[in-house]
Amino acid sequence: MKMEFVAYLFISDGVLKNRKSEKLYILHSPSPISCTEKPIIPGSSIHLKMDNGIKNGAEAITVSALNCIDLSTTDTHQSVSLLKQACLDCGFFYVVNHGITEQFMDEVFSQSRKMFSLPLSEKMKLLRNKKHRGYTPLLDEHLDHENQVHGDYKEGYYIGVEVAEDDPKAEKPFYGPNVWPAPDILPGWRETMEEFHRQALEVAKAVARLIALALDLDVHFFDKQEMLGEAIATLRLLHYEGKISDPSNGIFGAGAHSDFGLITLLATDDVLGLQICKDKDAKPQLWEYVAPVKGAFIVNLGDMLERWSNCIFKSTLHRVVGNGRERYSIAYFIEPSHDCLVECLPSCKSENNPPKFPPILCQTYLSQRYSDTHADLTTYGENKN
Ligand SMILES: O=C(O)CCC(=O)C(=O)O
Ligand SMILES: [Fe+2]
Repeated sequence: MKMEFVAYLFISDGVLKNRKSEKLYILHSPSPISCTEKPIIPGSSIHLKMDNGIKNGAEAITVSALNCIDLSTTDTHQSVSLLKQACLDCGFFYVVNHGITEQFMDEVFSQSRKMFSLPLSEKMKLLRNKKHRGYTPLLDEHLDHENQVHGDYKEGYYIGVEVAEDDPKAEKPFYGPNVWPAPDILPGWRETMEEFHRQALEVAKAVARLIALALDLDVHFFDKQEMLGEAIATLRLLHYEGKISDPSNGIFGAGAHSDFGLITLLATDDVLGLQICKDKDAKPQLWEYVAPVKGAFIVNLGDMLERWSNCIFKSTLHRVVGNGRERYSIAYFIEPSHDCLVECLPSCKSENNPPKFPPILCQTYLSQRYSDTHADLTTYGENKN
């Protein structure tokens, strides 16, 4: 029997009307729900559709109601207030009307699919190097050592800031040339990814300005040279092969983690999978889905911002639970410059609330986090550099 389940989450003026999470009762199925093509715009709705039949009875899933920031609005006050509320509450929000066209986003997804469809032998020629550029095979990343029995059931591709080999900046651990597939194998691929990298950096800077205002800082605080003026900005294409996750047995598309840097912009296809846990200390932990929204970025705060803000703003635990459907997503991680000292912001400490973390150099922190979560390159039997 074919069955359709439709649920609406109403938003008005950029805020989901019901600030509490919505509980959706859906019927258990290996491919539960997908999102409509409709973009999220203030006053419209997110439309979740179930396209499988009754199999094993009903199961409840919770979809998180997240604030939605419209980057095209001139009402900065409203945007800052929505963003601040989201940063205090769960560290996740949507960003719409950000200036990257849906058509171009589709092109990036299409090029990503083409790359992941190459034979594994071709992809292994593009294997990640020491600068964290290139292809990461299935299970390469292992985000949650406590709860995962294997690494993540996803493959990925890292693209960073392009710096020529002979440029002195290439001495820095996260700067250097990218690994590019040959143009005869994937025509136009490099150009598409470079253009997306450039455009996404502008979106990230616009979001960082709102964050600065929400933290009572100068609007251009994060624009400074040592911050996003020379950002470590990494685009990561991701592909989940369609394996069904099994949380109780430690199998995940992506294990529970919080991101390392300032913020992450995430674009996903219409397959549900991303979950967030607003209170990591709760027992049992409650995991809520984040609905995919076409054309929007899901934005989350990273651990460096949590350190900077002395835990006033949260970096929230999230993971990906596969439901049997193949899934593609595109993450864009923003960190400040290599030499930026991440230390408690003046507006986030007081006599009664001293800094909770010692200052740390961005590159030191980031190098540690990458080595904690990725397979050693010697695993692949060659000495990549
Ligand atoms: O694929 C997703 O939806 C999330 C990916 C993610 O959290 C990450 O790469 O850090
Ligand atoms: Fe993440």
